[in-house]
Amino acid sequence: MDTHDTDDTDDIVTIEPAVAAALASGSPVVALESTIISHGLPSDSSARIGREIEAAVTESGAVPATVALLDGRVRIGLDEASLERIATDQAVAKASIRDLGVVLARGALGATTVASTAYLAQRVGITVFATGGLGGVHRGARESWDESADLLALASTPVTVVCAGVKSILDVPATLERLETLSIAVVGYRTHAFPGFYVRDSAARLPWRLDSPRQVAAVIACRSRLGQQQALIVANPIPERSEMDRELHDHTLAAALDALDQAGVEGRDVTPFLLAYFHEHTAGRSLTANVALVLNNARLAGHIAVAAAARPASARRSTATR
Ligand code: PSU
Ligand code: MN
Repeated sequence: MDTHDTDDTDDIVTIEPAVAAALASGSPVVALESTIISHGLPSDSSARIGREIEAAVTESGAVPATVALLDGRVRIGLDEASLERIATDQAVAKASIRDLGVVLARGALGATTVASTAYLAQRVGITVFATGGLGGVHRGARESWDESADLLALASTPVTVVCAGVKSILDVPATLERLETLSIAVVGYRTHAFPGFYVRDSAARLPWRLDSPRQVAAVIACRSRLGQQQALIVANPIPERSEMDRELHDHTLAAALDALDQAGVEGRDVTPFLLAYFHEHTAGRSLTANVALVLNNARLAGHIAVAAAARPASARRSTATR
């Protein structure tokens, strides 16, 4: 079944003209999630940061497509006013895959997570996606069963996701085990250390390391020729100069997990709660780090999309059969 739909007049999906044009001509496009803008960053700066993330993609030669739900439609690529609404409206819903139908039917504002962004992006033929951190297995998941829908979504969505690993608010080793079980490929970008979001090294090791956008594009091409349906995660560590101080990080993490317990927060509110706690209790240092790593991921995703689009069909074939 062909699930790609690049028709910008589609009933429920509106593709911004620049994105539609790029898709039609095979030019590089990078999808961006919007939950990071609505729920992951303070609302006084998130619209500006959202535009900076888009600019980082543009600077690397690709077309950015921020995904969100507005007025009953899926929007692939947002104009200024729409991005502003997602960033500042207090009523915007965090919409994972299962929430899409309800949010659309109500005509409500919805911000897409990694899971729903990946799902919607591949539906319109976008294969590269940038975010900050993936959702994963939460600490205490043995009792709470709290595992992000991001993991299962990526198990059946053939996109390449550039992220800075997963946050230390999660159970990192358990998340890596689940990624392995689900056959989701994970490669380190210029590192064998799985990045820990605010810090470059989570202490977990990765079996594979790739060192250039071209190498990533070659892997994408082989996977595509095999028809593999799982995601490829490119784990890109935060730039060294932007890393959070390890002591501040560890101390804030312990306090945030305590506060979570005290507040009795559950379900989809857990991740936004922990992110906000970090931002409020580190004098802005976690925010600086968060912005730096997202921009870094957007740039790399742009370069990967450019390298993937530049591969001639013959090169794809020879790599796959070598
Ligand atoms: N991790 C971050 N920042 C974020 C998120 C995760 O560092 O903004 C968001 C992403 O949209 C991700 C979602 O897909 O949270 C995961 O939420 P949950 O754990 O409820 O599945
Ligand atoms: Mn959850």
